[in-house]
Amino acid sequence: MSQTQVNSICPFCGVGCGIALVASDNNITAVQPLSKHPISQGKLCAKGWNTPFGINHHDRLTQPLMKVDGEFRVVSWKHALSHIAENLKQFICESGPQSVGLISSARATNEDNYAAQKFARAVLKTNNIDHCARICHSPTVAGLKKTLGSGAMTNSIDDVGKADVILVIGADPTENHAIIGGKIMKAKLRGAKLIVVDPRQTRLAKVADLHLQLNIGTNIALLNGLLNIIFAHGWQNDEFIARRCEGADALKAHVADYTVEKVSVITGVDGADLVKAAKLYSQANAAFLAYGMGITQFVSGTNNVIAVSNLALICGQIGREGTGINPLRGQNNVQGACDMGCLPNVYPDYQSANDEQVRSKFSRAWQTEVARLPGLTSLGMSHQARHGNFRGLLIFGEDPVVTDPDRNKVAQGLRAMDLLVVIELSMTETAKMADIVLPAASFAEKRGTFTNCERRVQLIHKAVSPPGEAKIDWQILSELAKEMGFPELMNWQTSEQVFDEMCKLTDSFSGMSYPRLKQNNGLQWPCNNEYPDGSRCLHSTTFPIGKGKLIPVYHVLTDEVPDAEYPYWFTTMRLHFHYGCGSMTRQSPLLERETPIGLLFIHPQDALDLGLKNHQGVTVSSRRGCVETRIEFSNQVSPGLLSMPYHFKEAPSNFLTNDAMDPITEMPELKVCAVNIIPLPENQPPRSSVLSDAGSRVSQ
Ligand SMILES: Nc1nc2c(c(=O)[nH]1)N[C@H]1C(S)=C(S)[C@@H](COP(=O)(O)OP(=O)(O)OC[C@H]3O[C@@H](n4cnc5c(=O)[nH]c(N)nc54)[C@H](O)[C@@H]3O)O[C@H]1N2
Ligand SMILES: Nc1nc2c(c(=O)[nH]1)N[C@H]1C(S)=C(S)[C@@H](COP(=O)(O)OP(=O)(O)OC[C@H]3O[C@@H](n4cnc5c(=O)[nH]c(N)nc54)[C@H](O)[C@@H]3O)O[C@H]1N2
Ligand code: SF4
Ligand SMILES: [Mo]
Repeated sequence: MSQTQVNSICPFCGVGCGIALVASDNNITAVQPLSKHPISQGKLCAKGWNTPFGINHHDRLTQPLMKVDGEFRVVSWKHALSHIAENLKQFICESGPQSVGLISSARATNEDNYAAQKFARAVLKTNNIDHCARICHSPTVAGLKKTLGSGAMTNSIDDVGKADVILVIGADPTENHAIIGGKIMKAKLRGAKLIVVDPRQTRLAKVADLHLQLNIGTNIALLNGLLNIIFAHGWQNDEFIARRCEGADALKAHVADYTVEKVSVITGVDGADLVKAAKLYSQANAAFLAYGMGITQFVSGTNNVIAVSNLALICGQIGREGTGINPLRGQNNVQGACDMGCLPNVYPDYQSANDEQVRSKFSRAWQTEVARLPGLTSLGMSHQARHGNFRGLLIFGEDPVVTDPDRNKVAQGLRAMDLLVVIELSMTETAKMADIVLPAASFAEKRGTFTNCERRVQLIHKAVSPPGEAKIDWQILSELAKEMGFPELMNWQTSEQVFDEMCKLTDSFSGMSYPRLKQNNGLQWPCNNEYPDGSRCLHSTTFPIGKGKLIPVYHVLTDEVPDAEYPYWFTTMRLHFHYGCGSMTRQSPLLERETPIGLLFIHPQDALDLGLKNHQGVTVSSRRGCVETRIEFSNQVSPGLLSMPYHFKEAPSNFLTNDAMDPITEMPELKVCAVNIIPLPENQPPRSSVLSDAGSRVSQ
């Protein structure tokens, strides 16, 4: 049996570790870490090692399926694509291009995502294109665009090792960006000071020099408080402020109101610890600031990001090695899906969709009219569907029924559509609700590029052929474009041709090509005439908007707070061993045995007060829905706070979560709502919420 080996990139998180895929007999038989990879240097986390299970399983979709009388039947590609095309054309003709849209995948390649936004804008003539960044780092893209002019991680992962202070706010990197988490641990052992700001006692928090265990949803109060302390002690970087920033006086006056005493009451953090943190961060030679979902997933998400940016700018902790504002982008290619323009308001490389010049540039290059009206976000499309104004949606590589907030509302929106097409690796909960399901090739079955969280564009290579009739996402869209009457528009033969087209239409990628990516182990954008070898560190002399903007922001309450009916704070988070909706990691018996299905973490004191035994079943309810699950005693949460991972379709925490939104980005408040818990009889197992194939909830 012949064995082959190709280099690729781990398909899970945004760290972008290097892997070799070993294949024989058209099966991935092993994964090997790459010792020369610039980031992972021979290391992988448990998910990376388990990659083959995620794609080699019996539940892979292999043929197009169409629902007839509530049951899926196998159909030919020709039949499926012409059915989709006919329907989309009819909706556009009857209800306009605003009635159709596309949700692309931060798990798929840049080439797939470039094709997706081109399909939306040039074929469907709509800007209704979005993806999971909406509910992930959209506040980062919007917030940092305002303050710096660019919404990406400013520095490189390696800079963790060059910092003398590391400040982690609302992120849990040992679980979620494990190789970065390891680098933080290593830096700490070397002597760097570590500050963690998190309402839960995460693994990093346990070893940190300072853990500011703030009350959930009080980031702005805390950050403004730190700024007040910094100004009061004269710890700000006056030289940097004078040279590089605008608005310092107004910010100083604004934060004067956030006294240590007041901030201590709002956040529950000891005043002396606030002063220690302010001193450590501001006085560091190089302070690396990383943040995650504990900043973005709030109705105040964009303002939270602005507060983070204010802190870094005032202290001059940006534009040098070992410093920076570093949003830990989540999915393996979420940076890329944003860069490729899979957002309603921007074309590739963040060229504004509202700008007539940008539209004519793309219209000329693509030789067709492009969308004119502003587009809807993913939750906007679902909202319009519930109101009868949205008819046809294509989703590839997302499982919103499990991962979007307020599951009942999401399902209502999807049911209200006339046509739902899901392009997937396996029959997810969302796919079960679709009219048509198309089988997609996984990362191991195609060539292309992923962009990791440090803006590094890296090549992946084909190790095996797609199972059955499965096809690459960009090829599916290209064939659908032909069916829709655009035979030449997306008529690429290779993924390299897609990449080259994209590079020609952007500045940040204009110096990239597949051969150059291969030679360099990937390149970090911007990579153009000015920076032919890419950019490790952004903003070293100036910001894209000139001076950095300091913008005063106010502490606000979260949309829901506990009351007599729903007396507990409820938050959702991730577990190291599972990923997103679980459709890939839960195929691994090794990962699956690590954690029981569905868990609600509760402080032992709360459990005692309720008379609950460890692992007893409970019903958790919020104003929007309820789920049954098991409790697990944990000191990670404080009394009054419950936390739950969102990976388990049997106990989907998103039945409970709140879709109240950040007004700037429509980011829902996934990190907090109010719930109640009622014990199930001691020996009664929780009921599962898995959908039947017809898409309705069944108890098992
Ligand atoms: N194992 C695993 N890894 C993953 C993923 C996965 O599903 N599984 N998903 C990937 C994706 S898509 C993403 S976006 C990243 C996300 O990675 P993270 O940003 O680390 O994600 P979370 O665990 O959701 O939340 C981070 C932290 O925010 C804290 N938090 C909650 N409320 C607040 C608050 O008010 N203030 C502060 N300061 N903190 C708060 C939580 O307690 C939690 O520790 O992970 C990526 N990596
Ligand atoms: N309660 C709660 N909910 C959350 C969050 C939270 O913190 N709390 N976090 C949110 C965040 S940050 C995110 S990013 C979202 C993630 O939400 P999703 O994007 O829905 O989650 P994933 O599990 O990554 O789903 C990706 C799907 O893509 C498929 N896939 C993988 N590769 C390919 C490919 O090449 N082509 C195609 N067509 N399909 C592919 C996989 O099979 C999988 O089913 O969840 C959000 N939901
Ligand atoms: S840290 Fe992320 S990219 Fe690296 S192996 Fe783990 S999941 Fe994959
Ligand atoms: Mo994410």
